Amino acid sequence: MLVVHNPEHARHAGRHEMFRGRLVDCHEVPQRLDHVLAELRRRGIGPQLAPLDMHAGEDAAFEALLRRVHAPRYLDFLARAWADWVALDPANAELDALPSVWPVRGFRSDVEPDNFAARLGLYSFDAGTPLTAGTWIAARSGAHGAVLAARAVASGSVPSAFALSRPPGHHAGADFFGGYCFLNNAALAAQALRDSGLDRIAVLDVDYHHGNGTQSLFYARADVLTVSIHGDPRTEYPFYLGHADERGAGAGEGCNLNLPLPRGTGFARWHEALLQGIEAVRIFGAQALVVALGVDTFEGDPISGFQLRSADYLQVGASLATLGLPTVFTFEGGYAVAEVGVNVANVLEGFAG
Ligand code: Q9C
Ligand code: ZN
Repeated sequence: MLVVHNPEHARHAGRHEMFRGRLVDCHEVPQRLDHVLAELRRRGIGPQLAPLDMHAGEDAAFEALLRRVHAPRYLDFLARAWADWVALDPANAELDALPSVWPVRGFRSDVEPDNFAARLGLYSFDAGTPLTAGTWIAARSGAHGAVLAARAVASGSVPSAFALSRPPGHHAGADFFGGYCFLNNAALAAQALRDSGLDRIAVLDVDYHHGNGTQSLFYARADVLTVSIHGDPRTEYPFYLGHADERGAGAGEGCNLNLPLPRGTGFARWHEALLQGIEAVRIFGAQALVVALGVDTFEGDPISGFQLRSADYLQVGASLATLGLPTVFTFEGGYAVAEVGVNVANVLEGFAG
């Protein structure tokens, strides 16, 4: 299992997220990735490479891919956002930028405001995703790693790869951040697999939260199946998407499958949903698989509500392996910091058999 880790990840380090009227400590912290990498090293899962080990210098194809999956004006905003924020007031360098105003139904999103707070809101959907000094460099480097992992798998040089990066990606859409995500690593990996000549790709999202960004990016496409198993959006974040009746649109009709489960769901029921998702990938005839791997389904997760145990993740990996597909894993959620390494490593070890 090739591991492409992101050496820039710790440059994205949020101080606070808005929760119930207070700024609280961020759940999505650098130590998450450090624990995963340490556990993979301990078990000898590798080789472990950084994006620069795989591709030195300019990667024009990656730049172009980024601008096809994400809106150019959103990327330009992200690239400049920290400088714009600090230009407002030098004291902002010690603060995170968090949005507080959004264009809801009936407001315009075609005119990009000059006001920074207004642009921050235009390109986001929650106040829990701080933009920090190193957010852009970290997200961009991680996205590059996901694309390099996908290319390595597509070329057949490795059967599977894990793009180990943060910030995570599956909540990010074409032109918005939220849910701790800025660039959609899973979607970029899927598109990179398509660009490498594979005709049908499946993205299977096992994070506790619905993969709203990935769903929205591929919703009208017949070439990428999106499947997500998650907490029911009636009660669980991201709330406004992820229901079972969302099945795709136009040419993509039937190419999206949502499997929402109630808060409190344990492994037996969750694994039935996984088998259902796997069957959908098989029927679709996918030639490669992207697994959006969040382990916030863990019973000890501080912000989630499923009841998976650490040993269950071995079975998750083994079940995914029954597809026998070239596979790229991306790292999504999982906030029980002390256990996140073991849980992720168990999936990869179960997958490798
Ligand atoms: N205070 C991912 O797992 N809000 N994102 C939770 C808890 C956001 C999760 C509120 C959860 C986002 C990648
Ligand atoms: Zn999650």
